[in-house]
Formats: sequence, structure tokens, C-alpha cells
Amino acid sequence: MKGKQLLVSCVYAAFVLSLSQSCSSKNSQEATSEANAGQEEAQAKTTVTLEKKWETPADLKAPESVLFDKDNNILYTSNINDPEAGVDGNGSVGRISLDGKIEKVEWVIGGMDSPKGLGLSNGKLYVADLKKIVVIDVKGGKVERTIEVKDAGMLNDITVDEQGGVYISDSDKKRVYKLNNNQAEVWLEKDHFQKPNGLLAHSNKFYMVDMNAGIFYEVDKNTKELRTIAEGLVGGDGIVPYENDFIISNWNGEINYVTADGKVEKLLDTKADKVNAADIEYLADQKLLIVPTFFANKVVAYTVK
Ligand SMILES: [Ca+2]
Ligand SMILES: [Ca+2]
Repeated sequence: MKGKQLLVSCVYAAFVLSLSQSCSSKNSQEATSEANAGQEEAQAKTTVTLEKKWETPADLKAPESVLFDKDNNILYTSNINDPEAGVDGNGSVGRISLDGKIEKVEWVIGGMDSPKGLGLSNGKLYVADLKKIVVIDVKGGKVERTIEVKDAGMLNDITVDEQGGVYISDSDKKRVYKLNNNQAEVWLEKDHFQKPNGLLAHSNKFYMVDMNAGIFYEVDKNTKELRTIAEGLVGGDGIVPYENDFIISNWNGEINYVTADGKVEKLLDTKADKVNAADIEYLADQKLLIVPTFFANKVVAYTVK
């Protein structure tokens, strides 16, 4: 019993100090090999890891969303600029290069208050802006149209499906709209929703995370039936596909890996540093995860390994 206790304490010491100086050489060897085995086991459990690749200077203005424009090889970010203010006219969209340089903080400014989710459809950039959707002509870099959403609460995320259909979540009114001829029509609405936020249209399927309930759903595009994929994702914001699984941010400052069968694994936690993780983007061919950090005013990119 005593020997076993000694071994256990050596294992612990070896784990913490890498090489325990306090154990005898034989016990130390045993302890180290057991500790290595333990580390290998821990590594095997961590199926996905994030390695920071770059971060922009903190010159952005409460960035909420990042979106990759493949045609122009550029990232767009929405600058809320003073999240408490709401309707203040100072929101904008910025441009960031793929190596993390801010090309322009305020590429398009004017006509936006508190811009959040971004979506690209047919050369137009759609921006969810509180109670309206702002449509930017990408080529000209100008606001082309504003779509007022009757009875809107707080528009949050945008996703675009394979047919170019544009969907917008309304976190306060607990619904999702779809644009039809530049009019927002209610597409999904459930009494039990608490705060719909992140949306993802992918592979002809549709996903939504309810950030207050912490539930990640698959939504049947035809019947609007819900299937719960995972729970425990309170704060859920952006959803991106990762291989056959998903990566979902928690606005408070976490990145979670969520498997298609509902297992949740935390990959990153920056809450203690007061660095948020809002509406993320993922570039599959570069394995690059891009995180807008809201109150930390920068965008950070990680290689997913
Ligand atoms: Ca603002
Ligand atoms: Ca969002």
C-alpha cells in the first residue's frame, strides 16, 4: 500500500515537473513512463487542436462577424462600433487580408448602426444590422440597398444556401427570416426558442444554435422540424463546418468542437483574458479558423490541426 502510494505520488510529481528529482532513479523512470503514457492518452482524446497563426492589431471596432470572399480573396468583418449604442450610424464593414493585415477598417461606412452577421450571394454582401438588412455591392464597395424588416427585434446572423437563398436570424423575436425578392419573410419560428443566433446552410442542410438555450439544431428545410445535435452550448454564436463535424464559438470566449453525433470538446478558452469569440469563419483548404473578438477589437486566426 505504502509502495503504491509512493508510486502514485511519483507519477504525480513526474507529471507536474516532467522529471521528478524527489523520487529514486528507478521509481522516477517508472513514473516518467507512466506519465508519458498518460500524456499520450490525453493527446489521443484531443482530436482537434488550434494553433494561433496571426492576429490583427486591435484597430477594429467591436468586430462581430468574419466572412471569406473567395472571388476576391479577402476577409470582411463587421464593425459594430459601440455595441451599447444601438442605432448610432457608425457601424461599418472592414477588409482584412488572408495574412492578417487590416486593409481597411472602414471599407464601407454609412447607413449601418450595429452590423453583425455577413453573407455573400451573387456578388452582394448582406449585412444583418439590428432591424434592417444592408446590401453592399462588393465590386463598387457601396451600400446598394437597405431592406427594412418589419417587426424585427435584433437581427444577428446570416447564412446563404447553395441556391443563393439568404437567411437571417432574429435573436429577440426568436425567428429566422428568408429573403424573397428583397423582402424578409418569416421562415422559421418556434415558441420554445430562446435566442436564435448562429446559422449555417451547408451541404443542403440547415443548422442553428440557440445561444441562450445552448442547443445546436439541425433544421429540416422543408418540414422545419428540429433535431437536437448537441446541448450545453450556452453562448453559441458562429457555426462552421469542419470535415464531417462542426466548430461552434461561444461569444463569451470559447471555441468548441462539436461532432456530428453531438460530442462537445472545448478547443480554446479566452474568457479570462476578456477576449470574445463571436461569429467565426473557416477556410477548409487552408484549415484556417478566423475569430472576431468583439470587445478585444481584433481578429485572430488559428490553424486547425
Ligand atoms: Ca454602432
Ligand atoms: Ca452572431
